[in-house]
Amino acid sequence: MQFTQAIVRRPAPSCGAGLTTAALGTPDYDKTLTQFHTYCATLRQLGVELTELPPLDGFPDSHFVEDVAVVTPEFAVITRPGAPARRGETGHIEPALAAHRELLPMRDGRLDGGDVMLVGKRFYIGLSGRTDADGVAAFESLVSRYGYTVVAVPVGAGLHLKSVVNALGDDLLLVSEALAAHPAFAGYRRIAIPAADEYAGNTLRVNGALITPAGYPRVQDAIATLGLPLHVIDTSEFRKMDGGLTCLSLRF
Ligand code: CIR
Repeated sequence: MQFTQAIVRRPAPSCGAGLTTAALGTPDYDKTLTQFHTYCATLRQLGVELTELPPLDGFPDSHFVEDVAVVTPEFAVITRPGAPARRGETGHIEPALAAHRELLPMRDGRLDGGDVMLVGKRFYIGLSGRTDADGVAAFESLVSRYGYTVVAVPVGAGLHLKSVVNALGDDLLLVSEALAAHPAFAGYRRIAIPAADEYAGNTLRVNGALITPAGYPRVQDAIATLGLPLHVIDTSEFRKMDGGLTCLSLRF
């Protein structure tokens, strides 16, 4: 899919107060902003026009915009984020998305956009600490009338499905060793990532290029064989809050 637009939100000074399971320390705010600006500049360089929303200090995780919506060419699902502390973020994304898409708000269950991977017309949805079966069912009831199918995949370890699996092409996945053998992915070519490099599974494909986190030379070498332009970005401050590359934007 060619992306022309993306929505991002500038991190708030409170970003270190967000949810995290990582024991990597508190993010430095200036460095967070620098990394955010580099991320935005890379998207722009790849031909994407950005809408940058203002920081929300009352929602320290709100720059992880991917979790509150799922955008397709036809509509945008507004999710019911699995973490109660993040549920109020949805009202702040709706006006920005309403300018571009029909909004389909979820009314039941729990679901984070980070658990939703779209390949063609099929959604793979992680069952995780943030997304439950009721959320998957509610999501499916909204999208099935547009011809999309839904496959649920238990995530096991990791925050979200897309923490450990991402589509680098319509028939190619970058996926953790733990999930590489899952039957749901049997029809794809797969580049499996060893557990030590799992964070780099959160590599983002944008308009024929790949954006990958710094610090994972083995994964870089593996994906360099694809011959696509490769952008390596430092995400150290986002990683401290369990965040990565996909979660920082809504692309469409
Ligand atoms: C959270 O725990 O919700 C945030 N600190 C991180 C969310 C990262 N989102 C994503 O990977 N899609």
